[in-house]
Amino acid sequence: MKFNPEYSTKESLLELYQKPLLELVFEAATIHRKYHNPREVQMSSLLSIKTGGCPEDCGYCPQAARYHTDINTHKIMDVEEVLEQAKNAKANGSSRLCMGAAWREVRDNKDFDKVVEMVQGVNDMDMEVCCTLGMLSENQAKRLKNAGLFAYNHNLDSSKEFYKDVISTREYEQRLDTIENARSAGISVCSGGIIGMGETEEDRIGLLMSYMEMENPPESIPINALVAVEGTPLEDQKPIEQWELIRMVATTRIAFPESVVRLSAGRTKMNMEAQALCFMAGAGSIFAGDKLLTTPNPEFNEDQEMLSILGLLPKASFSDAPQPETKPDPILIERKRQEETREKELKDAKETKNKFEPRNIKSVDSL
Ligand code: SAM
Ligand code: DTB
Ligand code: SF4
Repeated sequence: MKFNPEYSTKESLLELYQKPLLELVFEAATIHRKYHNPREVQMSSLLSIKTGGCPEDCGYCPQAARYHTDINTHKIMDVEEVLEQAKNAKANGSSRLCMGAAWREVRDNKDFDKVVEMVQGVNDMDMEVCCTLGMLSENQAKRLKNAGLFAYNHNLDSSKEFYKDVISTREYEQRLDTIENARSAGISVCSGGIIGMGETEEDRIGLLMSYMEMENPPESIPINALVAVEGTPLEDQKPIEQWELIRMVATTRIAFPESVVRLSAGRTKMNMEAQALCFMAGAGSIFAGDKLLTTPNPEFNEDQEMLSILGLLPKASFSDAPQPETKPDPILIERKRQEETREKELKDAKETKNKFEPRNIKSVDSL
């Protein structure tokens, strides 16, 4: 059951969202137990492979170049460094790595070639690889799929109506197109939203309705609470009540029984009891490690203790779908071939030059 036919209208979903809290959690927990192993939680690691300098104006985002935020911007990371970090994440129990880049859209350049290499390398470590790189064309999606990409994250963030109050540099439709491009390339879709941006409860339901209207709703739905970052237009947003996040997780769980609901940004503001209710209500994943992309996340040890107290176990990779195959990438192969040819030409030129260059000026003079 990809979506729950009992709650396929805006009215029924809103009524569900507004149910007495414990009734809602109980209903969600019941569905969760039917479709998932309630003892398991997937630990995912986030890695910002390119930070800041983004041309977009997303009102929540510290990485938009136009806002004066205190983040450490950097250009795209080296492939080796990313693979090293992936290895550490795996050693610490993460079965999924999500690589994020502060791009409006993917461009067909050397930076994208690097991402393709990163995807190949991480997939070869038997971790689920997810990327969130902004807008993606059909061909770029195919290339990522070919490299072994498991999932593509592209959030709709809120309802279509509220979206334009937060972002003016792109349209909701463009987000839907990218999701469709990932989907038709055979990549698993990860798409969710942020609550606490000043939206109404109807907007939260509107986000879920956007997924209801899809032929195939996302396999993975991250629910973020806004991290209000100084310097962004949403810096003064009042933090949401923990109950609201629990309601959103539970409603999403019930609406999309098969999807993995991810308790994402905003956990530093939650106590363990509230997080426990989210797990009860069907959250099946958290981000591990003390940093999200640019903002803080609970400490690794703190999370380990929480999981141990709650009796939750880390979920293995590829429990829900088979591992994609890493196939050779013709563009990378051609680039490597060209680089090798260039290197050889340089070496040959050097040798030829050395061979014919007069070594001893004196002896030349004396001729
Ligand atoms: N540039 C790409 C894009 O927008 O799709 C990928 C990176 S972007 C940072 C990924 C997601 O992070 C956004 O869609 C948004 O849902 C989430 N995000 C960004 N800033 C956030 C914040 N301050 N609080 C909560 N979530 C945030
Ligand atoms: C998602 O929905 N949340 C993650 C992941 N997908 C890429 C990102 C959260 C970012 C929070 C703000 C930051 O750390 O910059
Ligand atoms: Fe750029 Fe993504 Fe941040 Fe928007 S959310 S400003 S697209 S990095």
